Amino acid sequence: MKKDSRLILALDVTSSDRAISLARSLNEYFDAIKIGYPLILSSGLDVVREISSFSQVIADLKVADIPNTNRLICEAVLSAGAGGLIAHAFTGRDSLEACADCVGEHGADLYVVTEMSHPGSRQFMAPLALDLARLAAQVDAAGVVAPATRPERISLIRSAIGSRTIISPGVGAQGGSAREALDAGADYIIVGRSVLQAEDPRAYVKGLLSQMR
Ligand code: OMP
Repeated sequence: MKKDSRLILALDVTSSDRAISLARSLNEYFDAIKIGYPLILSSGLDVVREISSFSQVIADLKVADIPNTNRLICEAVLSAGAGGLIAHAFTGRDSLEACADCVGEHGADLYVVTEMSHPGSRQFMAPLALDLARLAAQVDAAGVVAPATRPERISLIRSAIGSRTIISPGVGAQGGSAREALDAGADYIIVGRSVLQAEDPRAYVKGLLSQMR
């Protein structure tokens, strides 16, 4: 993934036309566009094909099944053009390895969820975050997802993964600060609603970029 703006757009909309128009108008400000269940379930994989033709796409399917099913899921979305994929690690090494192998065959990047950004992730994920991060490193993932809502956890997770990439959601709508997440060691900020719901999304992104500098 290029590293210019250090921003990733979470394209959490359900209309294919709106998604493509937002992606085209905002593409110049983002190093990648993250597409997940809301858009893929409502619009199909064609939207991944279309947006991959002009942007790096990260497929956020938080893949979390047995190895064979994981492989089938990864194959479908990577064949549609996604250059990155997000998977869960709590399913264990064999399941995560199935994702890593498929991602490797496609020359794509694997990002592994460690601790999530919402309050509920303190319940089960936070106590396991370092183990999940270590597993990401063991399967040679390109990077991990770590919470901008808890910058101190980004620093801790960094200690388990060395120089691997950290992509960090939770800025804006979830209350996190981009500047603090970057200072704690995040490489990229993932942002969705605060851009998508802004009256002028391009102006909002320009403001965010100046806070990040
Ligand atoms: P906003 O809260 O609207 O900025 O969107 C955040 C995006 O990041 C959404 O697409 C979430 O699904 C995603 N996300 C989190 O918010 N928290 C996490 O811990 C992990 C993710 C993710 O894997 O992208």
